[in-house]
Amino acid sequence: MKQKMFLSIVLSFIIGSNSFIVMGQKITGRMNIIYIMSDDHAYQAISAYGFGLNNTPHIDKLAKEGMKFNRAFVTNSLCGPSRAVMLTGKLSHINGFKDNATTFDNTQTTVAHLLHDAGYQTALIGKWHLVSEPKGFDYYNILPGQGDYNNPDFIENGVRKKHSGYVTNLTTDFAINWLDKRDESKPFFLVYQQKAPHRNWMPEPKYYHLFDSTTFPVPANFFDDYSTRTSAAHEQEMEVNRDMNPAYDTKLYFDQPKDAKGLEALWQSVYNRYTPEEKKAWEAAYGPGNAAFLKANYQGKDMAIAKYQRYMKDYLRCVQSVDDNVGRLMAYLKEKGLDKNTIIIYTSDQGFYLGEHGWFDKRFMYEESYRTPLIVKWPGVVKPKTVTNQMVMNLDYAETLLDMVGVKVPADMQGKSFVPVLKQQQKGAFHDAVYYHYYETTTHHVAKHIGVRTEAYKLIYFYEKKEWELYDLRKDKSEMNNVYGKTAYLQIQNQLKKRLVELQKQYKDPEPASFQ
Ligand code: SGN
Ligand code: CA
Repeated sequence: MKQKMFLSIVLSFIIGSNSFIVMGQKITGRMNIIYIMSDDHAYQAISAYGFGLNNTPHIDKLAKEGMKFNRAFVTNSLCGPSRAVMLTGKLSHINGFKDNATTFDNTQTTVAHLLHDAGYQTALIGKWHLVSEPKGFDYYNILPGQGDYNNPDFIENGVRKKHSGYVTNLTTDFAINWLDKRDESKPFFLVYQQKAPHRNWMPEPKYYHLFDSTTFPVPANFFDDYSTRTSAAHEQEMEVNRDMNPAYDTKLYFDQPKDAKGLEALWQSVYNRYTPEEKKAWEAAYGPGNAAFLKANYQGKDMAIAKYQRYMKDYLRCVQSVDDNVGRLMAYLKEKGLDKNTIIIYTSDQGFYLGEHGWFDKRFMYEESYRTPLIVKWPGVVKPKTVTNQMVMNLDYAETLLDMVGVKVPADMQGKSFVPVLKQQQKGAFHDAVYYHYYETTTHHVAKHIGVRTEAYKLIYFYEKKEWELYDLRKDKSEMNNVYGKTAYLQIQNQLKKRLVELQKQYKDPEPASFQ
């Protein structure tokens, strides 16, 4: 039996992409693809990445069956922009979606159109966030805007309807329903995008008490004073202590007064999606903890840590439902015999701060929000349990998906297929340097910046402020020590500036017009 399995695995490597033998089963035709993207899922919150915060057995299983990327980066760390880059294979200044206030130009060709034209049945389920109607998909059932956690509305092929239940489970129900009804004569491309664990981290009732007795370790740089950094880090509005709202984020209060404004009003609108019975269950679960929290009358650093604990619990409870649902979807594939001819990608639209630098949210080019989880299971091709440190970008995803199933990559896409990395055939660095450009200065107040990362260094330019930062990633993994302008680094600083300008030209990025 073992020998037969070995032989069939070997055979599957030889035969090529249109006919496979995977675990003794002959598979003809193109592989199916499920692209799973959760919203704001930090790699620190996937147990396969080894941070010890939580357990995500189903996502970990994908890593055991495929390749785990330790250096996958986004080119613009924000939801809509990241999605637009992934779909088009083009950077924000070319696809036009620079910030979340944009509407995606849906006349553009996307990976969905290209796979559809190549004979794929295509569907998009869950978070979308690109405002315009999704195109290139035979079917869609999406959340309006950010969507709601509880009893959410979905828009199914243009028709909006309210559903009962928890968003992460519903998204999976809709994905499975679509898979059940699909045309089995065609391969499929399913884009399955969870809203969770996006702010404001509302858990599923079965997890209200998960982590009740856990105290999460506070990151070493939680009380970062940004002393070596330029003004951008001082001006951000994403600190766990200062910028989390006691009702909306920390969930210390239930119903709000009628004249509530801002985040209290937003909390009320979120909470009003709960039925009276659901509110009762919420209050029974959160009430005692809230009373203890308020009674403790935390001050200063103690308050910061207490808010951090609450944040981590709710965030990771939401992740638990995401992982369960990955498991549900994988169980469905297995039951239908689709597990061997379906490529699975697991990623997030960006990384996220889980208290590092004292923050939540994303946006900065610092590692926690710049780097995103990426796991690829490609039965018969990617060797199980492989790990890569090659740098890849979300700009490369569309090209890679097309290449994996033998569809021609359009010349105007700006990334490149990392199939050689997946096949472990890449000689030398896949990218010697990766490029970044962030634009949205409104929510959370992060200044525009452009940057380049190499294996060992990261150079960031806050161009409207004309302020630079440089990090030596080998010595300073947490990016606490900005060495820009330090004599020992002048040579590397100049090399990186040169590389940044080259990349800006290569990607035809008009901004900033100068580096002075
Ligand atoms: C909302 C959130 C922000 C978050 C953005 C973008 N505020 O505005 O905290 O950064 O979405 O997130 S909230 O008060 O509405 O929760 S993104 O992932 O969609 O880009
Ligand atoms: Ca996001």
